[in-house]
Amino acid sequence: MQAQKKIAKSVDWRLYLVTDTELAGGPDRVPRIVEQAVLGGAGVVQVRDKHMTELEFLKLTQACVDATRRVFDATGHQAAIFVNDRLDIAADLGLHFHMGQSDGDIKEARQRLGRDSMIGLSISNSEQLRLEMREPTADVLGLSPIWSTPTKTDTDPPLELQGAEQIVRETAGRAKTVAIGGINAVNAPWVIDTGVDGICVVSAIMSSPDPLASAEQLMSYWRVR
Ligand code: TZP
Ligand code: MG
Repeated sequence: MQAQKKIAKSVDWRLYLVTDTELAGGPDRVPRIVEQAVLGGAGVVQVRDKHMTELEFLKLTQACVDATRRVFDATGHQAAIFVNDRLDIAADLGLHFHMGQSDGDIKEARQRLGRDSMIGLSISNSEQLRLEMREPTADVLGLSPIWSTPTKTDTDPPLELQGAEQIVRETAGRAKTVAIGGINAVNAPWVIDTGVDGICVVSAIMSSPDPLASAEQLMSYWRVR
């Protein structure tokens, strides 16, 4: 079972930021980058950190929620927030949850979260998609990776553009699709042309000297379409 359909429909998936504490230059810098990215048009933020303790991660997530709330208060632009890997924190804060293929049972995650929180699932090939589509539970699929990237090196083989197109076709609208891995201001238009609902970036925004401008540039590729 997926979350209530109206939730995924209400989200602007076109630009999805995944945070990286190291690339940001430390935890204190993450919320400001999140704020700038959302001001620049990002509609989704995933808080991701593989090294922090639960308490540190909880504080980081709260600070990111506060950052997106500031943007909402100032502009009315709302961003959906996903928590990477840490189901307890997503459940406790009432946030959305993103999991990889080896992060446990998606049906258990759904039981825990109910239908008010979305679940994102990483998909690296057609076989993983086929298994998920037997009883669709994820609301959004992270097509991963599109290309190999220094930001995450323990990935499956890259889908590249053709593979992404194929997964989008096979998903046939049963879940939202977002692409991740090696996407930047040069290649983003090609990824958008595969038919995905959104592009996810880490370094293109987290390492940018001007995260707001980088987000605006990535968003601009959708507007001309
Ligand atoms: N999952 C698959 S690739 C990736 C993640 C988290 C990292 C993408 O980083 P970048 O810097 O956008 O290539
Ligand atoms: Mg994971």
